[in-house]
Amino acid sequence: MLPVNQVCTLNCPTDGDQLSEQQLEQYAADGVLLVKQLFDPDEFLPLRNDLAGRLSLLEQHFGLEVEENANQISQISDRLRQIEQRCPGTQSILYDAMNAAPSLHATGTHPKLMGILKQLLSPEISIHDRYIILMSMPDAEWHLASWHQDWYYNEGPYSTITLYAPLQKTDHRNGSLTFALGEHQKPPVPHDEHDHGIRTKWHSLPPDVVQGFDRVVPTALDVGDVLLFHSLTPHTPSKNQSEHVRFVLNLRYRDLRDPQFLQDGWRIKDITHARKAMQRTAS
Ligand SMILES: O=C(O)CCC(=O)C(=O)O
Repeated sequence: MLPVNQVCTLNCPTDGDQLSEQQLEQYAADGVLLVKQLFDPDEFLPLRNDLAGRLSLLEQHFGLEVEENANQISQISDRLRQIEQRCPGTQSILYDAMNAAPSLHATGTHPKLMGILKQLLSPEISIHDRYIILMSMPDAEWHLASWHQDWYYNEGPYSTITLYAPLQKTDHRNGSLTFALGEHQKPPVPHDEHDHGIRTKWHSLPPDVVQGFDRVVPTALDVGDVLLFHSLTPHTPSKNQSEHVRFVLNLRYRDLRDPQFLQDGWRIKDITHARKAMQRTAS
């Protein structure tokens, strides 16, 4: 594997939020941009408060002890693990409820972020309607996305950018992403059920395609760091082998100026195949 510094990096606090020609060219070549400290870690407080507040309501609803103001990520993780153990399925209720949390919508349109996205896409951007906080439970496999291209799951213009911003330090041990650089320049690869060493509901890239990647890069992120990547850039998380839930802000941005997207009336083609795979249960 290549070292993480092979990913095009913008140091937001020192370089500002303007991408240089060289960074734009590197993003075009690699399909991934790492923005160091785009967010001040304190800017995640509203997200943590929304998570903690919804958890309090669920604890109350299920007759558990209500933990008020326990909004540190480790506390939110402990609370989520406990409620999921006592009332299985609550993680998925919280996941869906976070889709409409005001803090996600505000963080996803942060001016610094929009400034960078406009440089990578165009001034006319639309945000995918799923506002996601990934909540990857320790040792979970069924919900783990093995090697894939986001385009298979979301369609739309190839240029669509995924944002990945962890709410805690994230590295290989708690499930950080690994990328295959430069592969986004090739056409999309068909996905299906494949064995990448875990039993998951996700359709993925064929193992022989993955073995053919020659620039594979792991990542390690601090709170406030953001990864932005192209919808055809193959990537995989590792299994979360820590004792904490891994929380990640996860959004997608589309370019309304993309000629094919405009031609399609800004509509998405059929992704029933992917939706069906995602609806499968573990049994
Ligand atoms: O971190 C994860 O568990 C999956 C994230 C991912 O694959 C994505 O953002 O497309």
